[in-house]
Amino acid sequence: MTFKKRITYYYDEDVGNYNYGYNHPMKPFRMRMAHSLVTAYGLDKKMNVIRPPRASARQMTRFHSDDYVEFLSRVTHELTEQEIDHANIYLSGEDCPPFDGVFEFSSISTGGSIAGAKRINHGDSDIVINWAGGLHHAKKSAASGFCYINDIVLAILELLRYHQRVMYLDIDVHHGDGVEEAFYTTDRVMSVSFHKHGDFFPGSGHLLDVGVAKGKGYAVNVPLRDGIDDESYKNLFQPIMRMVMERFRPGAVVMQCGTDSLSGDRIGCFNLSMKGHAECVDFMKSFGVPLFCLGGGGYTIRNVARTWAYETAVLLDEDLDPVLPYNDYYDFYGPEFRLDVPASNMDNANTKEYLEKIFTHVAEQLRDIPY
Ligand code: V1S
Ligand code: CA
Ligand code: ZN
Repeated sequence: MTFKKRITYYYDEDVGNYNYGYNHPMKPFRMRMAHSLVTAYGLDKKMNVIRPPRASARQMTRFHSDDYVEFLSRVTHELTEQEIDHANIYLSGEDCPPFDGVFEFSSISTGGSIAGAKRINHGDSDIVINWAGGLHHAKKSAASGFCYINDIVLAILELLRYHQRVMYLDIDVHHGDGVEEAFYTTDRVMSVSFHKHGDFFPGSGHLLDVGVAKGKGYAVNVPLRDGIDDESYKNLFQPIMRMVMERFRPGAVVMQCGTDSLSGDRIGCFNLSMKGHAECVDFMKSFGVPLFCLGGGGYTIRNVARTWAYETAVLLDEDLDPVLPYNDYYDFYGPEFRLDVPASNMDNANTKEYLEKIFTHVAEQLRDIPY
């Protein structure tokens, strides 16, 4: 007999108010758009919706340095001379501006991720969703790539209190460098990132970067080229993730569901459709291991909202009307006003030979993992 999964969804209505600044591609407003679609489809009635407690500075220092968290907690857009010096050390130029409320924004994102991990630890939920989380580039003492506090590392540290092994999976178009680095020397966290590699931020995530010391073999990198489509992605993703789950046998899975891997993203360069992206989420759900889905990148905001609303439905086993219901941001979805994000006719620079080489290499790496 299969039981209905218990799903918790974290959402704070304030999250959409924060603004990285004019022309910055990261728009926290996309979370409000996604939530508006979730409620317009009536999905909020089918899960446990919780406003997360905000993470404290002390909780953040479980991974980040005291100095960095202290700086972040007092920074505003008007910097004193001393703060300008610190900003040059802790923030990274235009990517991570000191926008008003940056600390509160980070404490909302991180609050949901820590609280969600606790729910999984106590067996209160089978699946947890925090679309405001997934900020995978933040480092111990520095912001990077639009990420200030690494909510993912903090969630995994929480899960490690109760689970011997935790798997981290990252389908954002960028390499999950901050999370990989934090657990690079341990065999208790396996990190797997699929990403564009080659003249692309952050530059790390080479196929041959596999971890060091006890962690050797426990970092998996799948470097891809422009234009990967649903079929080639699935043919790599499913066999790799099946092997990872069989060999590593994690007690919990944390999945960063960045939507900048979708076709038509403002920054990304892949050609995944919404259905192709969501099939990865559905595939991970099929293992029946506690699953924590987080947000991440995603810069064509109407498609971010469509995809995270659809993935919420996939996790709930609910079907959605392909015609969008009326919602607060209906005008954003014209002229089609449909749910789907289709792929385009762009070229796929990932040749069959290239993909086979990647698969063979990763499969060999995974065969060396003891089980
Ligand atoms: N690609 C890209 C990109 N675009 C920007 C950007 C553009 C306009 C702005 F006003 C501010 C920033 N920055 C970048 C990348 C960072 C991408 C971060 C992705 C984050 C995530 O999706 O993985 C998770 C949330 N930064 C760079 O490429 C660095 C630069 C090298 C070029 C851009 N300039 C602005 C900074 C230096
Ligand atoms: Ca990735
Ligand atoms: Zn990204």
